[in-house]
Amino acid sequence: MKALILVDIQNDFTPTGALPVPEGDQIIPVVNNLQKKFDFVVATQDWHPENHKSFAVHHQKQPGEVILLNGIEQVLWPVHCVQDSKGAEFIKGLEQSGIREIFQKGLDAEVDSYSGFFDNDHQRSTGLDKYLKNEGIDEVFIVGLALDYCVKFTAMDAKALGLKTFVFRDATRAVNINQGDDEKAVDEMKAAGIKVITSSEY
Ligand code: VGL
Ligand code: ZN
Repeated sequence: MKALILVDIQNDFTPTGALPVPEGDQIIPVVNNLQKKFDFVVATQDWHPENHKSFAVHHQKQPGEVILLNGIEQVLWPVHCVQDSKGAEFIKGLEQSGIREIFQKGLDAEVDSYSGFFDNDHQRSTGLDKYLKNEGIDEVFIVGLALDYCVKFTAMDAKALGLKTFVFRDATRAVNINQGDDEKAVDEMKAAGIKVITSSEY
């Protein structure tokens, strides 16, 4: 059975948001159209406490700098997707009536969570793996923001869990801190056996 996974389609990842993803809002019509073709849709939501250690401001550093956080490399970000804030809400215009379940991530202030499945040290699960297994899902199609972070890590974990994994490239956009991060992410995913496709092929 197939599932469509909507990754972090939240206000803070739009061009005017706190962690702007260029053209992040432009995926909305593509995602809404795809949702019509799936009867099983779930979503993830980046959901940080205010004191989250991925926020540059808590280290007197600039966004984009990299530190070691509890032994793991951590890119520092602007304050974003704070629990219950406007920025953490799904982008207005995203069709939400078909979403069966929302999996929140990044709740632990000490460790970031790019993947919708596990946090970055792979210690805590969001429950998405068991949920999909329980529902008999063996094929996942991933869309959302951002391609070079949460979409990529969600897809890599899905593949590692043994799910047949697809990413709709035109239903994602990248942060691209460094030029070419989008293509690098696509290459990494393909090398891992993930199929990167476009929505018109489906
Ligand atoms: C994301 C950076 C920090 C994402 C979330 O959703 O791709 N990126 N938090
Ligand atoms: Zn985040």
